[in-house]
Amino acid sequence: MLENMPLILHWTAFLILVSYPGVFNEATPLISVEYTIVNNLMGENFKHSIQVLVPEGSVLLQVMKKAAEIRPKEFSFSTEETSLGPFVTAINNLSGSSNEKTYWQFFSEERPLEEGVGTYKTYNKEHILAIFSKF
Ligand code: B12
Repeated sequence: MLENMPLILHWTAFLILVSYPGVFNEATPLISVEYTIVNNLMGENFKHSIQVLVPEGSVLLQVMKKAAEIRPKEFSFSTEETSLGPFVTAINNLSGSSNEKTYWQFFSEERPLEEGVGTYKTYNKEHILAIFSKF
């Protein structure tokens, strides 16, 4: 019996891990979203892409947070709270400016988003683009 103890303990730990909600048996399926940031407007031009997995039903902000978590050097970003939700002020250390009339514009495939990153829901195999643009 005693010689089986380590085995029993392993199984107990395994069973606790797989049955504990939110550890391994997350009920929400994951979706895969490709996220690309592009600056061809000023300073050093760049284009970076990343594929991230987020729970189904996630808003774009969650995709951006995941990308920043995985590759902070390229995908870090800042937001400003407004009455419409978070407005993205900077990505990869490049800030929009009212004086220069620049901002980060968001697209799904080729279509500009009609809502902000805090409410726009992403879907599986979507390609999101953030392009540094003029207004
Ligand atoms: C001008 C404008 C802009 C300008 C604002 C900068 C400037 N200095 O003018 C720019 C071009 C930067 C812009 C960007 C975007 N905008 Co805009 N914008 C407008 C517009 C035409 C007028 C806003 C305004 O001046 N109001 C008057 C001032 C006095 O009020 P205010 O509260 O201070 O306005 C500020 C906020 O509205 C903020 N803002 C502007 N757009 C957005 C979008 C979001 C999501 C947030 C959180 C804040 C925000 O900037 C304004 C100036 O500081 C409105 C439509 C409308 N007629 O209201 C759309 C509108 C607010 N924008 C919209 C959208 C979708 C966007 C984008 C997400 C578009 C995109 N595909 O990327 C981006 C934001 C992306 C990001 N970086 O987070 C939607 C928001 C819908 C929603 N409920 O979520 C609106 C309602 C247009 C629409 N019907 O589609 N926008």
